[in-house]
Amino acid sequence: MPTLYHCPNSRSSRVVAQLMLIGKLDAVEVVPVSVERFDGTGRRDPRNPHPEGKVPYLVTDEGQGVRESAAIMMYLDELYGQPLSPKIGAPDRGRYLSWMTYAGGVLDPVLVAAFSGLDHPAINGAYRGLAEVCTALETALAEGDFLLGDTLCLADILLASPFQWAPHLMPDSAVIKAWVERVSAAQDGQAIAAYEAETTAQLSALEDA
Ligand SMILES: N[C@@H](CCC(=O)N[C@@H](CS)C(=O)NCC(=O)O)C(=O)O
Repeated sequence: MPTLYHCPNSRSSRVVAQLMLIGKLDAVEVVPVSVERFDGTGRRDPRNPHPEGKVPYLVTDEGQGVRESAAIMMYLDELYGQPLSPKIGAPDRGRYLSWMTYAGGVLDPVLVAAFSGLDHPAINGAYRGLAEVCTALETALAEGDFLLGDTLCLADILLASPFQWAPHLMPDSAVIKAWVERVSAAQDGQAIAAYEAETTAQLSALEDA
């Protein structure tokens, strides 16, 4: 059974959301760990084997460590028969891969720069900015309700997640807001919230022990 190192209400929550959506949360051992938050709360958890103490982190049945949200989500999707992605060779596969790598390669750095108030030509040169992110998302969403058209895919779960947790990062775009709402509606928000609350309690109990 693969092991997922998870901290509630963090980037690993989207992996939990994925597993819940495909009914495979029980097929993965979830180990709750704490992480050091940038505001100084939390702490690096010695139980987390991620080389830098980050989440999500996955250890496969073969004992290999997988880091980066997109890689972990694609790995699990493939392990369980690709319920949330176009198969290899399918027409939308290239667009799907673009979005999955855009999440960590562009969206995340642009959002971190924006909320940190960083404005530097090197950042703009490497990643562009929020305006370009909005245009990219709006252009895709002009074609359908989700990034690949009419059906929710893994890329929707990954790319909508920062806007779900941090509504202050939500761009002023009705199209993007409506998409994030559709992605949230496709998930069982109550079940996710209950799971996160239970995991937070488990973690506190472990830390008090
Ligand atoms: N690009 C990584 C980022 C992982 C990441 O930074 N996770 C945060 C939680 S939201 C973390 O573990 N922070 C703790 C730390 O940086 O020590 C991914 O998406 O997997």
